[in-house]
Amino acid sequence: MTPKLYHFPISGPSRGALLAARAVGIPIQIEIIDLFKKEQLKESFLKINPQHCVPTLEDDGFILWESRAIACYLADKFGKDDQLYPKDLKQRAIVNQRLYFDSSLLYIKIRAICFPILFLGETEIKQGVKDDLNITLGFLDEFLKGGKWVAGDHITIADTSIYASMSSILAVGWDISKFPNIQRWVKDCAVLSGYEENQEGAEAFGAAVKKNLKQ
Ligand SMILES: N[C@@H](CCC(=O)N[C@@H](CS)C(=O)NCC(=O)O)C(=O)O
Repeated sequence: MTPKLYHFPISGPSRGALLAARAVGIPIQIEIIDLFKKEQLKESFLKINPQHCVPTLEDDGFILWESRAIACYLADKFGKDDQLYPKDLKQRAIVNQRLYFDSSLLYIKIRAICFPILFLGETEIKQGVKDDLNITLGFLDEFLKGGKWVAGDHITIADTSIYASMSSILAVGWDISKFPNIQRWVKDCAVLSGYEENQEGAEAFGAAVKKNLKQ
């Protein structure tokens, strides 16, 4: 049976899981859970994921959420080789390090900026959270000094995950001119499978944030 992804295109993590599925190249059925309509709180979805978040994967009765766990699972189960999620202990450890960097730092800093603007009535980005994200972007720029992709010389699920996060903040208009390696990598990411589909969701996210920002 085709795996199903419960998805909302505006959500960065959800797009991260979808980009991983596209990179793996498997057919995937998409069911939209509209967070703006609170569809994640419907009884039918709560039965699938009591934590009521997207993305959520359903594969032959197996349910999994957390975008990066989904990316690992899809790459391990369906990857045509081990490029996207290497089996080599050290290469895999580097990919994992980048994935944890995204989930515990990069995405969190982006969320700290955008969530209050989207949902808590804030209309400007405070200098503190701005600086905080730029410090984190400095680390990403450093990673990218060492290789073409975030975990070395080929695309891995660390790229798909981090690009999903980055495309959200870029759509808000974030200035990355101080980060030449990120700038170069962002351009290179145009080759990712599912790039356009991701851009569409990221643009919708950016527009929703910018609508609430004081001009
Ligand atoms: N760490 C999780 C974050 C998932 C998450 O927070 N999803 C949000 C959208 S960005 C969501 O579904 N929120 C609705 C809710 O929690 O009720 C991941 O990477 O999958």
